Amino acid sequence: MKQLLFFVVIALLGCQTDHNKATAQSKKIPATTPNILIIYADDLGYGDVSAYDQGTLKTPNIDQLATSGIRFTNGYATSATCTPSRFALLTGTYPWRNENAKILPGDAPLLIDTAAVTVASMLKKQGYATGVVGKWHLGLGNGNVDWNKAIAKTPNDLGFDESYIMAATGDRVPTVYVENRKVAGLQASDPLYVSYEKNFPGQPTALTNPELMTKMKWHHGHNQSVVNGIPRIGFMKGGKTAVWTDETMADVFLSKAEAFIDRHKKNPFFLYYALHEPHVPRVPGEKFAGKSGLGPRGDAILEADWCVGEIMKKLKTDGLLDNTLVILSSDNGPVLNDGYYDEAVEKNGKHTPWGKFRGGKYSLFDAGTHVPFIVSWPSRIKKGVSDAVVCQVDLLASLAALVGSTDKTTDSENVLDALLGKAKTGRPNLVLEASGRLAFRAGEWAFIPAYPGRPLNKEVNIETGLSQTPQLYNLQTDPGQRTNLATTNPDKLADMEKQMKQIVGAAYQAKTDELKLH
Ligand code: NG6
Ligand code: CA
Repeated sequence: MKQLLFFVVIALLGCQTDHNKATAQSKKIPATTPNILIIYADDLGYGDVSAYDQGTLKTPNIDQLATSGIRFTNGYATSATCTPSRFALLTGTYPWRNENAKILPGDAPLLIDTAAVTVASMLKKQGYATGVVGKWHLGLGNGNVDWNKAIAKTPNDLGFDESYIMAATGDRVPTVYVENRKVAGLQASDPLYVSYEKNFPGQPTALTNPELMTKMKWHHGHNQSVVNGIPRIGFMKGGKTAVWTDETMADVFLSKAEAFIDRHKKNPFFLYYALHEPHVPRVPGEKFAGKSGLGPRGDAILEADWCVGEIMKKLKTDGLLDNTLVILSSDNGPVLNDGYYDEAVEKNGKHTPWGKFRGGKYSLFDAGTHVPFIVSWPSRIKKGVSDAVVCQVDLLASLAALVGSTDKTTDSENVLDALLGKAKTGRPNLVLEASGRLAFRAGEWAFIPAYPGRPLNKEVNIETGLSQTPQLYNLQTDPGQRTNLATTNPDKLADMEKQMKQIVGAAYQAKTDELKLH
């Protein structure tokens, strides 16, 4: 008996250490513990990916991922901006349930409660090695972070074993990488200071010293500290040895993501790889500068596409392809001019980043949240295209169902069968958010309550979706949301409003009553 137990233990240990190798080589791929890789682009539109829209821009590596798995035509971020979408993806909770889930400054405190369930903590509990590389933008510390000391609250307090991140966005200070709890490469002799309230005495800004803007000029906002020839949001002083070089950011994150895979390829891992591209400032590396013909925005998309190709190559070289579930999506819809003179508008030509949808980033119209959404797991998923409505908020419950976790949250729905191509339908309805306002999709219908405010965000030239009267669209027959059916189909309108109110509860009235435009 003792002997038998000994052999069982040895056999189990063997399985444990050789999880990926053994499974990739034999046909016995475990159905419940694949590696999980989420690739999350920043501001990448539905029509920016050529698998979705055969336009002017070609994204061969993302297309390849799409043809190796399922390309979802109704995939959504919860929100039309970054922080709320990322909050929802990681916590499985609608961002409008947390009043602080809006675009954060670079010195904001950690937005997510460290006691909350996250995709990372859920997978960690199941034995996964967990890591995040890339854009974070969910706050750090308790507020008033001292960047020269260990940071109290980081992704490492939310279930990530390892993190290598930028705190917020490329256009916000601090323009440094944070590794686990420390600013990478910082020297004590040159401490780093950050403020979103006032400048540090004697420090130049884009307004006082415009000649410092050698690489890019600001169009709106972005006129405070200038780093690497690019004006930013927020004030920063010191930390010179830690300051990133925008041109190598994609390479840095890629190599950190690859190193994470190297460290953990023998056991199940979860990597959240959050690309910075094509968010502003768009400063692609020299391999891509000038290559798309669409200016830096197009070049940055080519760079993101290349990163996808490289990380997939890494999985292939390591024999992990069959045993890795890859999910690619974007945090919100596209924008051309997002605050810099970078020729995004001038060189866009006939390219349609928003695909066939209306609006874009910041918008309640569909292009704000209707994004590329691709799932690949070669050994388990039958290739194809799916029209199921799936949302990033559902990853928590769906992945929990996959790995046998009982963790759940109110808003995350288990749409695993849709994600794996076994079911044609996903979630029945979805609450969408843009700048604190909400819209609702159910089946083929989209409903936007009446909101006061400007219909056009002139700075970025994107329609907000705000209107003094309610809007109802049939996305099946009218994906471009051109014909408002609110008056011709009052029954449907009432039904949509009722459903939305039931989910949003008291917040519904508060949101629709707001008088001031964000
Ligand atoms: C806006 C910025 C924009 C971008 C956005 C966040 C200005 C005028 N605009 O406030 O450039 O940084 O925030 O983008 O400052 S997101 O994708 O991270 O949500
Ligand atoms: Ca974004």
